[in-house]
Amino acid sequence: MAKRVLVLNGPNLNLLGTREPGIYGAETLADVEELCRRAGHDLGLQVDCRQSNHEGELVTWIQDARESADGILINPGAYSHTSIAIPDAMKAVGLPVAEVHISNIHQREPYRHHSYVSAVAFGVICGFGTLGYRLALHALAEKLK
Ligand code: DHK
Repeated sequence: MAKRVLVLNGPNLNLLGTREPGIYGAETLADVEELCRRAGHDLGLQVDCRQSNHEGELVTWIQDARESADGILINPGAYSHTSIAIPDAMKAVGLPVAEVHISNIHQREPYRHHSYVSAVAFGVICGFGTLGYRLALHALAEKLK
């Protein structure tokens, strides 16, 4: 049976394509989700893509993943740098988590250099643009073998 991956995008990632394109590129969230579905298909993964601007909604989806997913890919957006609840939920469910950032957060403002999610993720990819989602799905496919 195909392994199931929940792909989560956090706040403001619904604005991809128009939001600071010099940093985040020209692709829309729909493009990124299509990329994930195609990459998932090629890797034999079943991919469920969701985006929310609300921390609690992301927490609920992570909790629900106990029943509905085998792994999680997340770009937590700005919640990477502020949220304790998101990594707590990940620890509670115990699923493998791959963390993605489109931009190289280490080249940006100091408050973006630390992510609370990274302590829970088995790997972190940043700075490769939307290719990072494809790379993270590869890593998850290997992890879930
Ligand atoms: C996306 C965001 O929305 C920012 O808040 C993060 C991340 C970086 C990204 O590069 O995808 O700081």
